[in-house]
Amino acid sequence: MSQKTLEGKVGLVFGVANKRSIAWGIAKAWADAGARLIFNYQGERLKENVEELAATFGSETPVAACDVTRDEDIGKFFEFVREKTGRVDLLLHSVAFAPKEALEGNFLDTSREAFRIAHDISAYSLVAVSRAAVPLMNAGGSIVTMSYYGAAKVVPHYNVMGVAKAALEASVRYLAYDLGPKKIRVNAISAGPVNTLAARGISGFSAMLSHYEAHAPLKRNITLEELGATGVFLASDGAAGITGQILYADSGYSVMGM
Ligand code: NAD
Ligand code: 0WE
Repeated sequence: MSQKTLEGKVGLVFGVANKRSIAWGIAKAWADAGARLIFNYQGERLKENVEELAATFGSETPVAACDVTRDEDIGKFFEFVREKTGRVDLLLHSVAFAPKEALEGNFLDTSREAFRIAHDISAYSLVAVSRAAVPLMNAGGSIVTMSYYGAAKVVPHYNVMGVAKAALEASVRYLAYDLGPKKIRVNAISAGPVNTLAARGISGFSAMLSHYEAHAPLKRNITLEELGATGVFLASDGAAGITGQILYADSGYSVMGM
């Protein structure tokens, strides 16, 4: 009898807003591979959405509130997880936010407050939720976060999010070093553009999708299913020797010089 890749694993999923969320694509793939999941939702506005989606894996699928800017929420969320399963093997962090005005004009005009918010939600939160998860990851584990090419190169208007993603990617490396002795691996998937809620708020986003189709080696955009498969790989023993890495799932776009 063949055993599914993630059979017996417990995964925490941060960042589902709706069915187009990258977190949802990876959650579905983790569940297909046999993992049991627990979901957060950011606030009351998203509660019903996430509850409905989670229930597609069975009405008992645990869901709890966690705004990652609030230490108290993080504490309560992990208390809930401890009661439900007492263990964690996988953690998906698929959370980012910068105030809209910071993604519009010049990076030069980024306010202190927009910089703070972008870094708190998009980078520091990985450190905070990882620290809370570690005491439950006693059999080792895999932490996966989501990044974007704007961390490494200038993408016009990505602005402070690019700087926050650079901090996120460096955090992946430092966390990988801290947690390696506990057999906990930490990696990022750097995804090409995907038409999600977070993307829809951005002017010129469909032009960006067309640009990738025209210029990426694979001449198309990445799908949620492909991101799911990449998430399963990083969570699985197939990636047992991989930590601290930024794995590009972007139709090859990032290898182009022109
Ligand atoms: P999304 O809007 O579906 O997901 C973003 C999530 O962040 C939402 O679920 C939202 O509730 C959550 N969030 C924001 N602030 C929060 C807070 N204070 N506390 C808790 N949760 C909070 O959009 P997405 O595109 O799926 O984004 C997921 C991740 O993927 C982000 O890190 C994003 O930067 C990254 N990413 C997106 C793309 C893309 O083109 N869509 C490309 C590469 C990387
Ligand atoms: O990480 C992202 C987007 C994250 C994001 C999106 C929003 C829109 C709504 C963070 N904060 C907000 N704040 C809001 O008010 N991506 C990788 C998608 C993205 O966003 C861009 C991109 C790409 C690609 C913004 C400008 C240029 C390119």
